[in-house]
Amino acid sequence: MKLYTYAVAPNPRRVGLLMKYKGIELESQEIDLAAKEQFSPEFSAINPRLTLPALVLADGTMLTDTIAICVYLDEMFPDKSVFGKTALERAQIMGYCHRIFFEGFSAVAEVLRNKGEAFKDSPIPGPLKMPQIPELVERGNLRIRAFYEAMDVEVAGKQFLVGDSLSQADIDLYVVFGFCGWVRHSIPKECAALQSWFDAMKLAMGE
Ligand SMILES: N[C@@H](CCC(=O)N[C@@H](CS)C(=O)NCC(=O)O)C(=O)O
Repeated sequence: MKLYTYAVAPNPRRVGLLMKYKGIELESQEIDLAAKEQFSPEFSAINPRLTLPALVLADGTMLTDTIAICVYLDEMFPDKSVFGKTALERAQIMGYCHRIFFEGFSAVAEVLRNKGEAFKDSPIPGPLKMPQIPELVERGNLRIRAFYEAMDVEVAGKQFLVGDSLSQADIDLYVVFGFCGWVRHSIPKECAALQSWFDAMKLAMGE
């Protein structure tokens, strides 16, 4: 099994923190997104979607979606499962992961990728070339603010988003808040529950 990653980027970080929490070590290779190495002929031949993370299994099967990689690794290394103990917990964790990706990660990406030179002609990760839409920056900022408020309600009175142990939902939420910092957002001071949850997660993640 081999993992292609770029440790500082948010989706690879979702996998990286899962591996750290569970003590998983894999052969891995960094593809430098800042240097646009994902567009190299070598990496395009490995993952034509040109995104990270990507996990290649021993038989050559390729997984190129973070959630799929996390589910797979969690099952292959079952100690300290991060996908719940019951059918209901699993469903709730998957629901949160989906929601955090859609409402959180995509809102930040909307802000980050629709302005400036770094993502010119490339507002969506992958091979598709298209123009940036500057109006999406303002909408993205509103979405981020709404996301903080919604998640403040979700974590209120809880140590973990689901059940009594840390799950992939907690990891994803923790990573997305770091990603928010890339576009100069931080947890609003009114979101006290979220701030306490975040501080505890930071300790749990050893950061
Ligand atoms: N479908 C992928 C998307 C992953 C993704 O967007 N990864 C970003 C890094 S966080 C990427 O590869 N970006 C490449 C680019 O910006 O060209 C997943 O869910 O894992």
